[in-house]
Amino acid sequence: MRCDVITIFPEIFNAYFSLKIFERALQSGIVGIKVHNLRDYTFDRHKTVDDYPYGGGPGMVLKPEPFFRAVKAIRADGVETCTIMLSPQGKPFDQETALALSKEKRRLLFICGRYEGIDERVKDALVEREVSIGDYILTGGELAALVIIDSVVRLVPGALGDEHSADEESFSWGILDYPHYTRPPEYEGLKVPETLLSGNHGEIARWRRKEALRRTSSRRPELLKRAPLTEEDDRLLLEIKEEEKDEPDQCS
Ligand code: JFB
Repeated sequence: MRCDVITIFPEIFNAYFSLKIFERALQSGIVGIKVHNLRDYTFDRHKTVDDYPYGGGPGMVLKPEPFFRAVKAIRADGVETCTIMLSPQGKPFDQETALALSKEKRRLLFICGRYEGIDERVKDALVEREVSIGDYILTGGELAALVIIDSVVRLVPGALGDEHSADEESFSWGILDYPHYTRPPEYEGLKVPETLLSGNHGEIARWRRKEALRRTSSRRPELLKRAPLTEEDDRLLLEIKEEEKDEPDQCS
C-alpha cells in the first residue's frame, strides 16, 4: 500500500506515522507513506499558497498552481495513482470504501486543503475521488486524510502485524462491538459478567453476540436493517426486547 499526501502541515502526518506500529509497517515495506509540503511547489520567495476568493467573501482559498505542480511532480515517476481530495462536499467515507482502498493496486494520493478550501480547478483537473469523513466541520483535510489512511492501512494484510481475524471481522460486520473486560474480576465493586469467567466458549460467544445486538438495537437501530443477521440473531433480539419490558434501557 503506497500513500502520498500533499499538505501545508506535514508535521501532523510525521507525528502520527512515527508511532511504533506504523514505523514497523513502514520498515517492513508493506506500507509506504510520503508526505509532500505544498510550499515546496510555490514559485515566489514568500512561498504563497493562498489568495483572496474571486467574488469576495470571508477567508482565503488555496491557489491552484502549487497543487498542479505538486501532483505533476509526484506522478512524474509513472506510478499509477488514484488522487483523492478530502472535503465536506465529498462522498461519505465508510468501511466499504476503506476496504476498496485497501485493495487498490495504485498509489493513493491525498490532497489536503485548509482555509475555505482549494481552487475548484484542482478537483476538476486532478482529482478522481472527493471524500468526506462525516457531517461535522474540520479546519482542514489533514485529520480526514489521517483517519482514512489509518482505517485503510489496518486492512492491508500483515501491515500492522496483528492479524485481526478476517472471520471475526466478517461475523461482526455491520453491528456494534460487544463489551470487553480484562483483569481484575472485580474492581471498586464493579464485576466482570459471570459468563466471561465461566470458560464455556459456546456460552461466551452467545453472550457477546447478544450484547453486540443489544447495543446496536438501542444505539444504532438503523444498522440492524443492513447487517447480515442469522435466525439465532433474531431469537436473541426477541430475548432483548422481552428483557427491555422488565428493565427499560438506562443509557441514552
Ligand atoms: C476537509 C476543510 C472548511 C469549507 C472548508 C479544507 N468531514 C469533513 N469536515 N470537514 C472536512 C471534512 C473532510 N473530509 C474538511 C478539507 C478541508 C474541511 N476545510 C475547512 C470548513 C468548512 N467549509 C478546508
